[in-house]
Amino acid sequence: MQKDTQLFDLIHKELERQRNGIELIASENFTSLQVMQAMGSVPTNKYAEGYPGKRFYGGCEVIDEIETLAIERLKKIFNASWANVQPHSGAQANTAVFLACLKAGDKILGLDLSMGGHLTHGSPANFSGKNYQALFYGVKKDTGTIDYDQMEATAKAEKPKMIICGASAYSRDWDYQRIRSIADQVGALVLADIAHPAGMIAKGLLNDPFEHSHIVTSTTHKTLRGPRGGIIMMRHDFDNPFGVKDPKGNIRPMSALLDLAVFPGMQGGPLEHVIAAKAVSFGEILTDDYTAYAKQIIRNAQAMSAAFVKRGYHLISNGTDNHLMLIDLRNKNLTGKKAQETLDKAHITLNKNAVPFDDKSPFITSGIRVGVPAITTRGLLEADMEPIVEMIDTVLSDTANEGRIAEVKSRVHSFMSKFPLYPELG
Ligand code: DSN
Repeated sequence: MQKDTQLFDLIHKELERQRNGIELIASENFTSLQVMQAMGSVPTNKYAEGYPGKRFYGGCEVIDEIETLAIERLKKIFNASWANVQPHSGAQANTAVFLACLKAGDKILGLDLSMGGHLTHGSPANFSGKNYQALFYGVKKDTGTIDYDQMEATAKAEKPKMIICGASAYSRDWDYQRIRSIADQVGALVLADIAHPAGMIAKGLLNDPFEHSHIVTSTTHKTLRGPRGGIIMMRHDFDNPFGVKDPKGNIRPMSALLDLAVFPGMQGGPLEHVIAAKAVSFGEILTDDYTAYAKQIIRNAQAMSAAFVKRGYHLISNGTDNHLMLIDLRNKNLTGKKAQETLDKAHITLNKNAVPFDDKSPFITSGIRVGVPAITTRGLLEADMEPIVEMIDTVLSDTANEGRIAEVKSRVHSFMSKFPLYPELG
């Protein structure tokens, strides 16, 4: 077969883009080569609807071993008693939880998207806001931290069936114990979506949501540094609260309902090549190298946030506990859109982001979100954060100065050439 040079040339172009630039999108990372090798491998050819030992197709004996390895490694990382590794994404993982735990029209309570929440936590533009009655809590205006009093008051007034914690743009840790106590007062389930901070939670560097949440979901490609995908976990399985019984009349455990919600509830054939790559990344997370990586993420984020503050940038909540920071650019007379587009020209990649109480539309925004997981994977240390912030500041201080932007771009390229990415790929 003729090689598809048109496509592979584009992939090589993307490799060069990733190599040359400074990647600060908080939800992105660089997987290891072996994660990518597993992803581009023969399990992609196999249909395997069902679960290990209970498939609807023949020839699944090796696939069963692959998926079981992924499940067992994941359970070990988080000290979980049950895990499902089949969701194609974090959104699919959340969809499956909703399908298993809620009826259409039930009330859910999540962090407002405009305050740092996620689309799947009740946004009116998403299935979660269309099929369920979504209520929201936010952050406090003075501190930028979660308003647990508001969460409690809304929960008591509205009696939601589920409280969702987790965010896409929140730089502080969560008080899972308080959330569970609020949920218990109103009979709600707690879903912790740890897609962003999962890597630090895995290493005990942030609060542990597992003891206080009924169900935990995550993506696998952010701080966990695996292939793109989703996962669902529980540390403690429990009798489903809906009275669903098996054919013998026994109440089914929640894990059974969640498995059924993923397949056949919401997905068909699992992506076993991606599950193979998840298994590889979970194996990596269990190593000391990854522990050092997770600690370095936090050190880098703190060094970077201090460098921004030193240059007069307004960080929401004044800093970070995790891998990201949210910056309000209004005191710099800039929109998030302008900042993102101008930094792109200098090959510094990040995303515009609404800040709490933003007066601009989600397409413009007043802020940017900055994250360090990807540059930490490339080997950058605390001392490298100040030069990056200096380059960002140079670009943002004069967004019309094309000459200066071009000069920063060439500095970015020479800076990143000291941190080779996938040298094996030529
Ligand atoms: N798109 C992801 C992020 O950037 O945080 C959330 O799904």
